[in-house]
Amino acid sequence: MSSSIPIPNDFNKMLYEDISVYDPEVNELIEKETWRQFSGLELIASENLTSLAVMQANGSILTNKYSEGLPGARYYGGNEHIDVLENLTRERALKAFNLDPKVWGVNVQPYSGSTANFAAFTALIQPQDRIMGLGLPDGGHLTHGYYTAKKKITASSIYFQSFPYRVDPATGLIDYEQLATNANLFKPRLVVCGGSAYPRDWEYERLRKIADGQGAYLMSDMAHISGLVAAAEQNSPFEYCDVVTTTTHKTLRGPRAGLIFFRKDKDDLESRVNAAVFPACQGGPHNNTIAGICVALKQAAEPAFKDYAKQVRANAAAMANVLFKHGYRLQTDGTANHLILWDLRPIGLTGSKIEKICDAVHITLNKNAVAGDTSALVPGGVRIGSSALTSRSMFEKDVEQVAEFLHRVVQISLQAQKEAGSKKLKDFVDAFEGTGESAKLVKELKEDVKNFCIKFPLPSVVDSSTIKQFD
Ligand code: DSN
Repeated sequence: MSSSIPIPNDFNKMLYEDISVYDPEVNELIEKETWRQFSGLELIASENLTSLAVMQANGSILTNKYSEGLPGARYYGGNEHIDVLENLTRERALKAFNLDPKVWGVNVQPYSGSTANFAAFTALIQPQDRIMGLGLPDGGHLTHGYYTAKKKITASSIYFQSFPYRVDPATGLIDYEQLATNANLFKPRLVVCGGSAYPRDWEYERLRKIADGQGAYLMSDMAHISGLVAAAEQNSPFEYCDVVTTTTHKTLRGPRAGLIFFRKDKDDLESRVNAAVFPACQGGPHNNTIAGICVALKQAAEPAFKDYAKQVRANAAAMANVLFKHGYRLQTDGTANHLILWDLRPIGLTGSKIEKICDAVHITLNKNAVAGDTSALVPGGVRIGSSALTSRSMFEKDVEQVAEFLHRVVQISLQAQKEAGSKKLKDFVDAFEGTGESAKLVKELKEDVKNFCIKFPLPSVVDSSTIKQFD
């Protein structure tokens, strides 16, 4: 076409309007969030900062297309390009994890990690079958069977019988012996490995033996560490597991979605997993997201991504060393991956208090249970991750400064606790939001953190001078 078609001035005019013009309210929220990400330290271990190319794919016109089914066998027409895209994504997924396409297949349609896990359970076992996953307070994930004395919390405990395994409260390491003993009694059909707050690698061979002892399937949810697995910076679950699930937005640094890998040479898992995703658990795939995954997997197969993953681990270790130097206790005495579990109980603080002060000074992390916690409501630690900092091009010397900021957070928290005169969270917040010494220290630290952060580029924003400042 030689010239542009005029934009209609009728009920379809809105289809062409820029968000900044059409919806300044939402646009401002996006700008504010961009500033928050640019001017703050992102330490949430499950988050990362994805690339411009992933965002372009994710925000593309592919969002318009329905494609229920699989490449070559769709319930809708017009999928000639989507079929190529989904096949390319499947190829790249296998390549990124160095998998033989004769032995492994992958479904790239799950909307997220939680739906991937539920679809995997649906494929592997029957309703009310027994599963064993790492307990949530021990670093496991909600979707691995979590329930409390009062309530079945997630679908994984509502539709399946679940019994957790645990970490040893003294070491913080998974108690594989107790797991084997309990598996002998509970007789699970499925053993799930992988977690949300476990700073060490997994012993897949041992888990395979435990699963085999019961004739159970072994599934790994490698969501937190999949980028590290792709870069061979963690043990590979593929050697021993039947099914491997992951999210695509954590260490893998793609868009928010999930993947399910399955062994093709066992129990017809290929058709069981594919049918469990669609039509059992989901409808039409989100093709724009699949395009984002495809781009992220191309990136994950690059040598540069291996360097990134190595640096993620080195940065986590560097932060751990500074915290040790200040005399703090870390669960499992350190880290072998991208995350640190910081036990605050010896210094008389809680995860909630540190999280509150961090929020006030542009540092984002989350409170987390640590081994031996007796109350799930007052977690004794916080979880710290290095994936996003590393995506902001921080190296050891930079993250050592980040750990020094965290040390200042502790000092301010102790001061605020003293000023509060009670252990209550509300009094604590009132203290550092007031006019005393802790409030002054919060303001100083907030400024220091901001001035530190804005020296580092924010992934996807090519020209950081275009970022609008809000405070
Ligand atoms: N809830 C996420 C995490 O923070 O680990 C995982 O889904």
